[in-house]
Amino acid sequence: MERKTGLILALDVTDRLEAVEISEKVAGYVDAIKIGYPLVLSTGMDMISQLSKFAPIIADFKVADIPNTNRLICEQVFKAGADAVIVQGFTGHDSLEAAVKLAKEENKDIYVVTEMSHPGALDFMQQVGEGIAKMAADAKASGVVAPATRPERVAEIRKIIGNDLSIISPGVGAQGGSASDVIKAGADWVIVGRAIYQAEDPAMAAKKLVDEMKEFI
Ligand code: FNU
Repeated sequence: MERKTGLILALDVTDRLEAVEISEKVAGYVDAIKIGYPLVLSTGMDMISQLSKFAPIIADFKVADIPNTNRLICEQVFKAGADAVIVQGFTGHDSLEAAVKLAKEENKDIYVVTEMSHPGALDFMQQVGEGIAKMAADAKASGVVAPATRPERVAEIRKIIGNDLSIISPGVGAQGGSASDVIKAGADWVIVGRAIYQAEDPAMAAKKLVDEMKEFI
């Protein structure tokens, strides 16, 4: 994924027309569009190819299965036209390696969730976040997902993975994180959903975020 603006749209709407309209409006401000279960379950897998004309598509299916099933899932998602898939890291090295191997064969990207951005991530995930980050680096994934709600954790994860992997970071806006703070802490991209798609003017909201990050990118 090429970094021009540092912004990824999280398009968690459930209406096909709305999804297309918002994508059209913000396409000039985003480097990718992340879609997940809310949009795909409500509209269908063909939404991926429909939106891919606006920007590269990251499929946030948080894949978390045995190696063979991880591979089968990623195969279908890439076949549908996605450029990247988000997988969970807690399933361990073999599950991750199966996804990364397939992605490399198909010239696609895998992003690995380390520690999630919501408060409940402190219950279990944070304790293993650093180990997952190291495993993602060892497996040569394209990058990791790390929380914009905790920029200090993003800085910690950056130290572990070095500069070969990217950090994409959700939690800006509706979850309380700041785009410029997390970019300064070491993230390459922020992932923003509600603060853009629920705004009265989604293009203006996206532009504001891009302008805020510009000097740190
Ligand atoms: P917004 N997301 C997240 N935290 O929020 N994939 C994570 O740790 C993670 C994610 C997704 O709050 C979330 O599912 F791994 O409206 C949603 O699609 O800006 C988006 O990032 C954040 O949406």
